[in-house]
Amino acid sequence: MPDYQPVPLPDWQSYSDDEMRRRAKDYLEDIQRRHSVRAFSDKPVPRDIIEACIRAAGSAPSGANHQPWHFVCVSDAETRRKIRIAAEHEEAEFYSGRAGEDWLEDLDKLGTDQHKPFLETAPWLIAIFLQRSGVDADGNKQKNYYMSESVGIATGFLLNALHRAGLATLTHTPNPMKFLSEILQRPATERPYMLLVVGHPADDATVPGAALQKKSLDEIASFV
Ligand code: IYR
Repeated sequence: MPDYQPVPLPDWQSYSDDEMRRRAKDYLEDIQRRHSVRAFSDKPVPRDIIEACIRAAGSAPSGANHQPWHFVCVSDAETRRKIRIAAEHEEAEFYSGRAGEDWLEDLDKLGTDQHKPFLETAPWLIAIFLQRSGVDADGNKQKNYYMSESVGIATGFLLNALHRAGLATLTHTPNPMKFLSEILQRPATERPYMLLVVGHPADDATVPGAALQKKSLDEIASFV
């Protein structure tokens, strides 16, 4: 393995069982306060906070460490307006039939509809793109691996970083999302993966009550 150049774990921190217990519980309590928010304030969020969160996302593991993602952070009002118009166009189709009855019935409890004013109200939209292929250091086309797993993990890191920073988020997936590639001028090698809405919640923001219930530990895990 001529390319393998190992170094000792550079920055590992160890904790006692009690410290780990406390850290695990603190994290659990904090992340349980994350909720998808659909009503945002227009209060600005400084760009450097978004940058730190994107760097956290960029630290995610990925297939062969190819990091097959690109994050377009949009604060420009005109671009957010274009995205809103295009997204609402797709959502109108979705809610007026494309979704099908079962899907719409499943969404009843969320209180969503085709109107997405938050795409213009929130100070930041983060469009996440999955790179089907990349470019290596010599400019040659590079194969990527486990792209959706990798971008999913990075997106999870990003949501977590934003929440920890004190920001509200919405994972938004208008379908199809091709308009994002066009508006944001991304290459055909990239597939729009998800649109995150980021900012402070509106003072009168609400969340669905009973529909927020998460499955219990017994339901989601088994120990062998
Ligand atoms: N993209 C639509 C519909 C929607 C779909 C699912 I699955 C959700 O969990 C929530 C909404 C919208 O954003 O309204």
